[in-house]
Amino acid sequence: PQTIFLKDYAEPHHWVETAHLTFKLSPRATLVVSKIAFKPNANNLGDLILNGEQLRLVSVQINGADVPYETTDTHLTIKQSDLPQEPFTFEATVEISPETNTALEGLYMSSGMYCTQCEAEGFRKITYYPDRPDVMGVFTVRVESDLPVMLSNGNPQASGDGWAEWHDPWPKPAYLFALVAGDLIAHSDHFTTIEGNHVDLNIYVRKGDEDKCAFGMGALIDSMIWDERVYGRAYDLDIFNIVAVDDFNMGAMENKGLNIFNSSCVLASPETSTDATFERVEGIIAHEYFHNWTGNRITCRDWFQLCLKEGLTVYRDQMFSGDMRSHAVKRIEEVLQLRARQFREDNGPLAHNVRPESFVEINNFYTATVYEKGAEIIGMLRRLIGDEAYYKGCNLYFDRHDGQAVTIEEWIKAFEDVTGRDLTHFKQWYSQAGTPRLSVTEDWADTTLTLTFTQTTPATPGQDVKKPQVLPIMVGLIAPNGDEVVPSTVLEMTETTQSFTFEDLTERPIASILRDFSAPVILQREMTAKTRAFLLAHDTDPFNTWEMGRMLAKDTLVAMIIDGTPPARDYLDALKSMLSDDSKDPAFRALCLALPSQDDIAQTLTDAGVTPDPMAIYEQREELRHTLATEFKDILPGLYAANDAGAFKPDAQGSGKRSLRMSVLALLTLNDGGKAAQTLFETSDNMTEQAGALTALLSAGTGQEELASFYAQWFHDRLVMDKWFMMQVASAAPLDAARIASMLTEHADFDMKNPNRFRAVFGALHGNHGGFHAPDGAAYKLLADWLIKLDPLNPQTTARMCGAFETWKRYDADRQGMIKDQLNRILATPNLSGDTTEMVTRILG
Ligand code: B3K
Ligand code: ZN
Repeated sequence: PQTIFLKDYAEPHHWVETAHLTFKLSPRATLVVSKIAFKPNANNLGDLILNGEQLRLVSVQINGADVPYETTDTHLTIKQSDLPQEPFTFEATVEISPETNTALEGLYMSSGMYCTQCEAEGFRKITYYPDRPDVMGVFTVRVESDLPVMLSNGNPQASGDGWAEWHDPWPKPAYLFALVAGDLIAHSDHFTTIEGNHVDLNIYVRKGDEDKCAFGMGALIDSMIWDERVYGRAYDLDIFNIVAVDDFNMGAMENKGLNIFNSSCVLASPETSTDATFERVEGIIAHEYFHNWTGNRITCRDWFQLCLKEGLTVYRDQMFSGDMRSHAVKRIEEVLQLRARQFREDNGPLAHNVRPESFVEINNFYTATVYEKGAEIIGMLRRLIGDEAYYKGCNLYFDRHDGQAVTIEEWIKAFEDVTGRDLTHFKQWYSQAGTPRLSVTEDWADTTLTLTFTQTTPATPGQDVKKPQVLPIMVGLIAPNGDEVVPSTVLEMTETTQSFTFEDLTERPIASILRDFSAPVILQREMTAKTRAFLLAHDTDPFNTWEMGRMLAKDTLVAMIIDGTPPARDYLDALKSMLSDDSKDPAFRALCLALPSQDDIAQTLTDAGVTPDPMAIYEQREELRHTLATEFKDILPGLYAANDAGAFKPDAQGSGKRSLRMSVLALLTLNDGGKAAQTLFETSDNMTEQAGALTALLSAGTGQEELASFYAQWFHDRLVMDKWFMMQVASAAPLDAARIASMLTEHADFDMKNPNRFRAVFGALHGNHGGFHAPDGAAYKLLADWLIKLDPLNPQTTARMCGAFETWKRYDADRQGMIKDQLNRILATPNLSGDTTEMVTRILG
């Protein structure tokens, strides 16, 4: 495999004008007939170079005549001297085998239906084509099969017995191509755009799933309205189709006019889906829909620019979800995710720029850094230039680049042009990896408070020297009586060390720093538990309120782990009064009650120079759970009763109450021997409570009967069964986790070819920190065994799951040695995929 560099970018030798494709579908011998109109690129004349992999070539012609050509495993080339100098038509017929395509990239089959996944470089497994995002063509597609539903991008053009034709008027890169054929049912609706165009909306599913589409459809319509209202962007075809597919490597894909979804990210019903699933469905539907403008109408020049569409689209879906639910709660959830996935990545061997400069396999760069840190950069930009300039800049970007494939430079330029600011320094966020550490000291003299900030970023692979970043630091000041004396203001830090003063204060205030998590940094601030408790009670910024509780919890756990210090009174009292405060949003209180994850504690210890002991982390965290259960004994039953949300509605209010109620139930179960949880399990009519009750029981070390009856009730439902697999591994005690995971792989319903099922077991094993790092190394070995088995079938999912090992250098020499052995064993596997080779090599460092 070859390393590709951003600096080597060159325009293609040929542009595509139109592409006509005919698919004669057959499970093992699908014929793809292509007729592509090419135009030589006057800026860069040369051979016609087409990508193509795993294709059986039947014929090639140029302008209807035979022509000499060369093929390799990856390309078809026709010499410039054999080509017309004017625009020409290239025709080819190839044969492919969707049924045996277990990599789930290109054209493949899932539960009897045909579907495609082309991003990033999957189109080359469908036919010979310049498979790069800067080549944008107008596609017309004819599908031939005996299946009742045949779909492709754009608008339906004509159809008859056994065939259907689709035409997409918008030029697009090949990665946005999609085709679906199957025996599917549509859940339909319609929408009239702000421009007055009628759009048919369909969610296509397998028979039996049609009653799980209504929520997704509502989310789609909400997204369409939101993008018109907030960004002034309307939809641009007569039809918008979504298809649910069971076997899918990731969440969903934004193909033009034909989004394809992992069924777990679009199907939802109260009986089978938790509130978390509803929220995820809403967010992903929005995300893929928003790509229509940020990604499809304006796309990426090359794959190094991936964050151009992904960071921006994540930012847009985050704002949408905040508008639909609660910005405060959403922001806390975003930061939890960012820290758990992106900070973890940024602090380990896989750290990379938001815009990487080289890659072997681009699929390995669909990362938390590109997506979530990419979104944080947009949020910082908006904070620095203000809302008005932000939307002005977006409009300029849309107007200027509609129909183009562009780079981060064009994106930033739009904001420079509307603000007149030089954003060169800010742009460094795209080219410097690593999470800045921001420390702060305070000085009080006369009536002036001075905050002095210092930023440093630790070295990351290939980047030893770091420069200061531009940091928007949102600060507010609170007087000792609890009044806010200086409301939120954004300090713009650009140097390594910088001071900011606040004058004319009558008494020394308490500073609330990094409100709303205004920059993706690790804030290092010496603070007493008393000050934290004060801000927990008085800060007007909900993020920082929560953050103070979280810091208290972390300090408590760290002290318990390091020298057995019992939980601090300040923490227990502050948390108790927060929980009992009915004026506070239940969803927010639930977030305050949730303890830091074991992985988070391990990272916190590492940052403090302590080698984390996973068993001690597990035990002390359990100990703290028991302490909370005892300390809050008198308020738990009342909270549990008061937060019964009644009839299930998947909205913010209901889900907030259920979320608090389930967190309370987990503690209550430690006090009442599981009585409340058993009752809820037996009587509840929704999955949030049923799964919440079962998890509470399993985490308390019981629940085997309920587990069996859950299986009996739901064995026929694939998505619920994923939860059944997942819950058992996730809530296993450390010394049981690997054994339970291994036992589940023997279960008749375990199917390694289905990524959702594979992740249900092995994602949960990795997520069970104590279990994954059990002292005997059994989980390391089990995961490695299965990654080795999965790699030949599905390299993409295998490579992604190698990330479980990315934190190996945190741990003691024994564990490091055991993990290293497993990584080396994976690497030594004959014919290991390029995807997995790249990941394991980078992790080993
Ligand atoms: N753009 C796709 C991700 C494709 C991943 C390819 N390995 C989904 C999304 O981000 O919307
Ligand atoms: Zn995306």
